[in-house]
Amino acid sequence: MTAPIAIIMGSQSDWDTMRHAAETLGALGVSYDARIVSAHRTPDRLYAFARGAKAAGFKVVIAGAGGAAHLPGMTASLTELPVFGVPVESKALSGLDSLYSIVQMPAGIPVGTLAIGKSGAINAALLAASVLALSDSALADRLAAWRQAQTNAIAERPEGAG
Ligand code: RP5
Repeated sequence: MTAPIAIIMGSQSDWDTMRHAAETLGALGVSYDARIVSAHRTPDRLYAFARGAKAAGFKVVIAGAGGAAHLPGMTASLTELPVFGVPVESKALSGLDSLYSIVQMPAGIPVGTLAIGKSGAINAALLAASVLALSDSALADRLAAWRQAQTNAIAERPEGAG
């Protein structure tokens, strides 16, 4: 059975960020398929993946890229599946370039854009899981438990305060 979530990224170097999406999905018991798909270095691979993603059984695509980050937008243009974009922190511009490239989609082709870097990768996974949870009550329970555990882990007072 195909994993419901595809995590695609423009480069091996994006994995350091995107692994946080993978780990979050793993913690929620959601299977994923992680692949390197570069919009400019492997355009044929992008086309084949995005055109075939829905028929392959994917439900949501998480796409991470940095710099001139056209992977999420190009993917969204080629599939009707929901696409969540994660701006990867770039060396030259700290990910602002990635963020602007992903977030400023002209009206008509949406990309749900998350925060730059690790936070965005984790939240992309949570958002993708919540989409799946709409039709999977066991996952909805796991997601609620995950959030409760997060709440429980927050101390009432900061350590070191008098
Ligand atoms: C983008 O260029 C990738 O998404 C990556 O964030 C960035 C740099 O790629 P590498 O030069 O590290 O392969 O396509």
